[in-house]
Amino acid sequence: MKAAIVYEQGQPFQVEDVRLEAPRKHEVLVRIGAAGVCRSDYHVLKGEARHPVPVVLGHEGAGVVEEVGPDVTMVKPGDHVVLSFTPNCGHCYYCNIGKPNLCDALPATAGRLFDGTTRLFKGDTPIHHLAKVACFAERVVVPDTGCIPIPKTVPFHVAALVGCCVPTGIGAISQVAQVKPGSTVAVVGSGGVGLNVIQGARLVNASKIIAVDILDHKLEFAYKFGATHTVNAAGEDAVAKVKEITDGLGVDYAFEVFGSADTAVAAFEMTRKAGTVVVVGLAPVWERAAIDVATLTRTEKVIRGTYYGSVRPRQDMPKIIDMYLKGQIDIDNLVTKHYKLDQINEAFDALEKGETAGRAVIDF
Ligand code: COD
Ligand code: ZN
Repeated sequence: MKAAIVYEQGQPFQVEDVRLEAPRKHEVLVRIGAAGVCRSDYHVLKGEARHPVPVVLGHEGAGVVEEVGPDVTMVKPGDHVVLSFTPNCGHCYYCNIGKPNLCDALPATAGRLFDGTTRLFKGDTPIHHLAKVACFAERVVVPDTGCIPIPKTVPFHVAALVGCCVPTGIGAISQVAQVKPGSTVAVVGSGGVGLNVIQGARLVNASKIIAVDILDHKLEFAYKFGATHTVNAAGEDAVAKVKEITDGLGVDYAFEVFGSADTAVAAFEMTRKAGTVVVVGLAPVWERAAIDVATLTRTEKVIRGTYYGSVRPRQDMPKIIDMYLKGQIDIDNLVTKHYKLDQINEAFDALEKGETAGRAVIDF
């Protein structure tokens, strides 16, 4: 089968034939229908997040179950599934306290499946699986806890986005910040994930939803998902502008959804006293944010991180699919560009240049 391999961070993808071994105990083989092009893959591609190579990236995907390994009871061949990039072990401390997205077995087996080995090979060389998903490939073998069954009526390009950007954004609003109706919200970074923070804020009836970005066409697009105000951080002082829009106060909640120390500091500074800052983005591993600690004390602001919108994929993804089917959230219009697997370098060039408003997907 074909897969897009990264042999060296900083180098482009190579689309090549690879060998995929059969699923083992508690593993599932899924034929991919669509995969989203997310900035987190870009971080790994460019070396901003460290990862062993060679690796097949892709962590936002959906497809059809083709084969199940021994002891799989959660899904069967023919089921349509969304893939979770935090399939959990079910036994560790974090699984037991209801935080499957923080499962300790994930970092312990990074780039491999739970038994510490890979199912992907080029000749005899093992190839790593990003986030136990590796869906920039025609087929994947994933842990059964990473397969969430969905109705067959949901198109794959929509289902794929339920694998990352939609729950990450909606979860940041509803699980993490628990934004109250009438609140003011700023979203720093209005890309695939940020737009879902914006539509999550609309869903809970936030009063002012301020989209911040450095590209006008992304800001224009953000209005379609519920932004009430926009600020171009390249052309104006974003913190001052957000304060002006909120009558000098600052917002009740600010979300950092780009992934850098500077945008995290900006989110902190545009938040009102006793407000909440939620950091969604993963900054390059070498960055440190210069937060004014005395101000943190004096202003009683809360800074929270969240990984995957703090969702519990098996409980929350079916609810998100349900919200989509009821028309409460818009996923169709998030997908603005379609590529084939052999155009994957083009897709990531477009992400780098900021050409795509919304989300690009790779169709299989
Ligand atoms: N100020 C404001 N906006 C900016 C700035 C800036 N200084 N610089 C760039 N932006 C804008 C870009 O123009 C773009 O519109 C937006 O920020 C980013 O959007 P995308 O579409 O490029 O990126 P996303 O939405 O796909 O991903 C953003 C994340 C921050 C979510 C991602 O990079 C990340 O770090 N994810 C980690 C969170 C997670 O749980 N990941 C798991 C994956 S394994
Ligand atoms: Zn992602």
